[in-house]
Amino acid sequence: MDLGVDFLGHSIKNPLMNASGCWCDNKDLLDDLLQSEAGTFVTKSATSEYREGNPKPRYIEVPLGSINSMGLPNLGIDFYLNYSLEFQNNHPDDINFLSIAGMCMEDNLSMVKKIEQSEFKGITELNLSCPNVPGKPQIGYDFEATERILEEVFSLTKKKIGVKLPPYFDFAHFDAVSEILNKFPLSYVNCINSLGNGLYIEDDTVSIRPKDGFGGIGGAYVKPTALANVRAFYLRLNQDIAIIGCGGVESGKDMYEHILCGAHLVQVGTQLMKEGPQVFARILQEFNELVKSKGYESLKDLRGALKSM
Ligand code: RRO
Repeated sequence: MDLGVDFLGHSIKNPLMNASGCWCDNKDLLDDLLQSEAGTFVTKSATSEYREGNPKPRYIEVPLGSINSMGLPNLGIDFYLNYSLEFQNNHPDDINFLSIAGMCMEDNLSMVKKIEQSEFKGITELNLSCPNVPGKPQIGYDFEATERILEEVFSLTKKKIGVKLPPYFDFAHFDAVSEILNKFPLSYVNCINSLGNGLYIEDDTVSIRPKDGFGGIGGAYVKPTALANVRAFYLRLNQDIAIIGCGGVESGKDMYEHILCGAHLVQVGTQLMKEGPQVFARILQEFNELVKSKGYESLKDLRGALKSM
């Protein structure tokens, strides 16, 4: 099957990519993604300046996934914007995603302005859901703050903007958030970030150092929640807002299920960290075999085609 996707007018060779924060913090890791079979890539969420992040250990793999409290370690917006501009010059037919997660409104707006004034032709992902910066609640759980930041951002830019959302667990929240998002010329939503503030215990002890062990959960634990969020937003958002599915993607079957629920693109996080960038070739091969065996002829036929009982 041809796995090419038309994403907001850009052609992408296949729908699989990394999740922000995974294998994308620095030049070497980003270069690895370029060499891999991923269709595109997103950079680590950037702040205005370099950040060291939280004390280590701050990421561990556990049998059903991962727990992290990285605390936004990153090289600063200038690095990721310059990397993206260079990528764009070398690959004029391709696009990438540039993730930003300001420490406050001004921080976000100054990064949006910087991107607006640059030659960046890709898509900016506004991360509204980092669970790990001590003292900073996740914006996506504060609906007024979410609307306020989108108003400000869209008053500053005509470039393409998507948002990374936290997981929601209630139909009233799916409805309320969709109503806000539908007011804006948003390019896409990305469902989901890690499940915030879980706790993983081993030998009576927390397993990561920051925040008394509380951290974002990823991997197999989160797949049903991720699929539910993809589906809930697919059914509620305006047709011109695309969906990126993220959460629990370990196999071609997981990728298939995200697309079945409505995802245009699918991201790999925990499994990329476990397996390295060769994960993309494996998942794409498994996905190809599965869609063939199910008789689908195009990705368009599969997207959103989840059946009711
Ligand atoms: O850096 C992190 O701690 C982090 C971020 Br910005 C995010 O969006 N999600 C996550 O699980 N960790």
